[in-house]
Amino acid sequence: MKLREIHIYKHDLPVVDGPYTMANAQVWSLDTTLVRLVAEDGTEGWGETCPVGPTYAEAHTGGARAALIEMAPGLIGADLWPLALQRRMNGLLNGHNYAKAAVDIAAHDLIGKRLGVSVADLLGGAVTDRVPTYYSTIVGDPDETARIAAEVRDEGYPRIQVKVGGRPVDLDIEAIRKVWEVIRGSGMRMAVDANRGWKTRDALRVSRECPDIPFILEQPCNTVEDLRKIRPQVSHGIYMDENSIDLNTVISAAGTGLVDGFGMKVTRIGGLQNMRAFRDICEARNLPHTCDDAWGGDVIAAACTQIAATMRPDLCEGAWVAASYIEGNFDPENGIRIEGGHIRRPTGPGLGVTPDVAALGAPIFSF
Ligand code: 0XW
Ligand code: MG
Repeated sequence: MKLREIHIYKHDLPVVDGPYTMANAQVWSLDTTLVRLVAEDGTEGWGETCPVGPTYAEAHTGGARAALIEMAPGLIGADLWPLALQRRMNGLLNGHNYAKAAVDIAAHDLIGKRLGVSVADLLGGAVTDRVPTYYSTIVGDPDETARIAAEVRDEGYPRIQVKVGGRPVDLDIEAIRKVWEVIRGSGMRMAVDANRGWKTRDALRVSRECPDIPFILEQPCNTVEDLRKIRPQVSHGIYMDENSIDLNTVISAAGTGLVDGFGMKVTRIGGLQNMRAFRDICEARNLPHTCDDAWGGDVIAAACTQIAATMRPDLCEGAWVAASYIEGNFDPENGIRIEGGHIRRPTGPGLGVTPDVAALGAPIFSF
C-alpha cells in the first residue's frame, strides 16, 4: 500500500464560550491542520493535528505545517504500513512528533478503510464502544468551577480535571476544596492540572493543605527535575503530561517510578503507532493514563476514542476530546459527540469519521 497524494487543509475552531484558560495559555480560537492521504488505489485516510496555542507545548500550528511540507515530497511513494511510515518520516525529519502524528493517523484511517476494519481493531481490538471521557475546566472562579463540577457530575462524567495555576495558589486551593465538596461520595475521580504552572513550593503546599482530598497532581510543575524534587514530599499521586514528549521519556518516568500515570496526547507522542507502544508500556507497569489530544476536531477526537477503546478498562482515565468546546462536526453524520460523560466509538471502518471535504474548502498545499 503506497502513498500517491498528500493534501493539507486548515480550519478554524472557535472556542465556545471562550477563552479556554490554562496556567500558561489562553485561547479563543484554534487553527487546526487536516491531512488527507490518497493511496495508489485511490483509498483515502484523514489525519489531524491542532496544538492548543503556541505556549502549551513545544508545538505550534505554523510548525506543524512547515514540518508536513518538509516531509511531504519524500513521503510520496512511501509504504503506508504504520511502522514503515514512522521510520520513513524519521528519516526525513528529526523530531516534530506532532506533525508526524497527523500523517500516522491518516495512514491508520486509510488502512482501516481499505481492510474494512476499525482503527481500534488495527490497534489490537476494541474492548468497548462506550469510551469514558473527562471534563476539563478552565482556571476560573472557584464557585463557578464547583457549579460546573455539579453539572458534569449529574451528566455522568466519571472524572473531572480542575485547571489551576497562573494565579495565587490560595485560589487554587479554594477551587479544589469547593469541587471536592460537590463530587465527594459520587465516585467521580479528580485530577488537578497545573499545566506546568506551579513552582515546587506551590505543589508541596497544595498537597500538604489538602491531605483529605484524593486528587491526582497532573503536571504540577515545569520540568522532570521539579517532579523528581516533589515526588518524595507529596502524598498525592503524580501524573506526567507535558513532560512526556516521547517514548524514551515515558520509559524513564515509568521505569524509575517517578510518576503514577500519564496524561497523554496522541499527537505529542507521534501518532497511533507510538501511542500503542505507550499503552503497552503503561499496561506492563500497571499505570493508568488518558488518551487525549490538546485540541482538534472529529479526526483527532476519533483517533483518541479508537485507541482509548483498546485500553484495559481499569487503566483508562478517559479520552479527552474538544467536542464540548467546539460547535459542529467535520463529519455531520458520524462526528464525535459526548453523551453522559462518554463517547460512542464510531464503529465504521478506519477512524469511523470522514470529514465533509467540500466544507473544508481547497487544500492549502497538495503534493
Ligand atoms: C485538558 N487537555 C486535554 C486539554 C488542553 O489541551 C490541556 C489538556 C491537558 O490535560 O493538559
Ligand atoms: Mg494535562
